[in-house]
Amino acid sequence: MARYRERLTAGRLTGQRRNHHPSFDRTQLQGWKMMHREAELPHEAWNAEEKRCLTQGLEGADSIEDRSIPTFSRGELPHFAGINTFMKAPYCEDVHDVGKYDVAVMGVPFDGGTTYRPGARFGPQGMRKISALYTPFNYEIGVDLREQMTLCDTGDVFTIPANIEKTFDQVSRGMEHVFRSGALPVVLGGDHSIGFPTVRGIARCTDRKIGIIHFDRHADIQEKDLDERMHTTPWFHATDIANVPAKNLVQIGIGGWQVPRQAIKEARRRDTTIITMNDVAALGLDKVVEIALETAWEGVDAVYISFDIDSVDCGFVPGTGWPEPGGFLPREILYLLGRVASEGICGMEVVEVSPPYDTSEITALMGVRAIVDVLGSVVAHGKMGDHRRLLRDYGAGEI
Ligand SMILES: [Mn+2]
Repeated sequence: MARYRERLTAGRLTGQRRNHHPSFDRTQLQGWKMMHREAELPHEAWNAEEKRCLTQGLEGADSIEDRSIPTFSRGELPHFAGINTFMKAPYCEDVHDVGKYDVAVMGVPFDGGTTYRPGARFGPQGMRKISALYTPFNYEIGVDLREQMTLCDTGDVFTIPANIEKTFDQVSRGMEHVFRSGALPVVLGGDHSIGFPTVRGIARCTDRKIGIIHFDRHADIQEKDLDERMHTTPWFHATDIANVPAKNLVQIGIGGWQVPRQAIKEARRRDTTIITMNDVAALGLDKVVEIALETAWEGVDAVYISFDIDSVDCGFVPGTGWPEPGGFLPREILYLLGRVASEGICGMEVVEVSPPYDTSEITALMGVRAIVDVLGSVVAHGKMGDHRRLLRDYGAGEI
């Protein structure tokens, strides 16, 4: 230890330099590039937010030195305070106004489709709560969502706990309303049974075709489970919709001991593309992205992302309905989600977050992170608003 310290001191005194990376150019680091990209981002929306908070929340007490701090917390700060809409976005209480926003987050608190652990009815609340932790800025990708898009929270769809089919009708109607308004729907589930009515709602707004990229450990494509359309069945019914072809359904992360044989029979019959976890390991993430985008987008006009939180290894997401080991690492799934969203999306859902089984809100946090990473990618690639092309040349009348 003494000698080590001596060497260090000697080096410092003589100006000795380490030279392990002679060709290293720090300007090639994302860290350097994005540090400089930040300077190019606007501040207008933040300035307007600060002004609004002061006007609505009263100027702060005389002893407060930072005069942008109001008496009553309004908007983003502090992160532990306030009314928990998703990322403290404006609550769009009158849903007729939803079209004023680029993106609308809507909750679907329903777990009547679960066949093991319930609790996903608390998913929207759980994700909203922990979403308060985030700022709208992501340094790594150089995006400030507050400056580059508008976001609202519509609150939750009125689900019917004891009736799956009535709930499906409510979800499709809500989804159709949001999509037809021009806002991009982002759904906080809810168990995975809602994957059918969410897609059906969008499909009703257009005669153009829609592909689906589905992250899951489970195939979720059998016709019925326990005699009903449960959370194991959304893709059977979604791909029965005329403009949602099964050949454009890509299912990533499937595997393990919880995929029933009837689901695989159905996937085979419909010729969907399943990429197992072993395929992912063999192909590498970039190749998976390429295959997913090529397959989902072939001959369609838009792609929907369905993210089942249980596609992530259950060690990272204990709060879910059907935990299965061997899934994605968090940074793998975040990479995949960001990349598959880079060509734009017509909607997204995060399902199977079950806060009663969660620990330290880590599962809900993962769900939130998936959403902001997808939105960040859509914005970074200039694709925000592309989903509205599904509405073009199509009747945008009352539902
Ligand atoms: Mn699943």
